[in-house]
Amino acid sequence: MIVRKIADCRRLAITAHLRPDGDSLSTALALAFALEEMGKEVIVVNKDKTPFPFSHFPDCARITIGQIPAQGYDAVILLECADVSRSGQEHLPGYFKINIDHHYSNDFYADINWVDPHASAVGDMALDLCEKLPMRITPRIAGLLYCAIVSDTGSFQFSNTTARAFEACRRLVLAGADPIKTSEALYHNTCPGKIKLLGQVLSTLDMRADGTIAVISMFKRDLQAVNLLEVDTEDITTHARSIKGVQAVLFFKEMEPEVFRVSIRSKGDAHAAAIAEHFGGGGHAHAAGFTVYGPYERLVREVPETVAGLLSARPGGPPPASA
Ligand SMILES: [Mn+2]
Repeated sequence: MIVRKIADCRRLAITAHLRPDGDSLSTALALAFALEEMGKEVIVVNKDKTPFPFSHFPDCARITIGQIPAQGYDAVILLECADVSRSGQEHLPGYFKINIDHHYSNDFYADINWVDPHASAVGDMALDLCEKLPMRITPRIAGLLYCAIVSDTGSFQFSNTTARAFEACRRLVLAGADPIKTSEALYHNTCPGKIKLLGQVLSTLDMRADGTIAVISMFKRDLQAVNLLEVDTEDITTHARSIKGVQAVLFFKEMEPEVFRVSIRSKGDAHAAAIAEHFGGGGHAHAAGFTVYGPYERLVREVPETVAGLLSARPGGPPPASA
């Protein structure tokens, strides 16, 4: 159905979700180049700007940040958007919409809905689509789709690392994707300041609750010292989470004096969102966050104690939302 619709379209717009990730960004670009191979006119428009390290990809220069015009396209492809609002696009009501997603929770809001929760990444689905379209999968398209899968599986470490993911990557490498180049683009792009910051933050590591909770902290002065205004800190948390026996990492980030954003990353049965909800925040099963107020010395003593209580109160299940 998608193949036929695409064949009938002359001009297409593609959009990813708000705060786009490597999967949706790389897949949006790959599909744009694929449809251009078929002689279509294609724009990629995202509401939010492209984050690091994808902002360094030369192909990302073709992404327009903003809104798809209210008219002028035969269809809009939405990638990994559970509903229209997830795209941040405001002019879509009149458009024919194609919804492509690999997450379970999807509202099936479009004219064509293709939702496959068994796909490792939306890039994996896009490869299947490209193989059905009358076009050649160029090395550039293959490289982008490979990047989508590597990025979404966390370099083949997350639970979506399936035989199907490897099978798709095999086809992509055969079509010209370069795994070394992809790793370099994704992971070897750090600036020296970030590595200094990593050292500073990790040196604050404090193990609590018999080694089940790791606490790390970052202060505004740490960012100033290395001349960084904003920085992606996900990989810093990953280091703390890699400690044997850790169930949850609490990452205290100073936003303002006596205001701390706490990111929780958990493993196994430790339910990050339930912990965050206790403090008025929210998130996902293994990644969540909340904000706390007060002097750092008190917060860093009390918050981990409360979290330890929540973890031990309901082992194997989420603790109550409030206590
Ligand atoms: Mn994805």
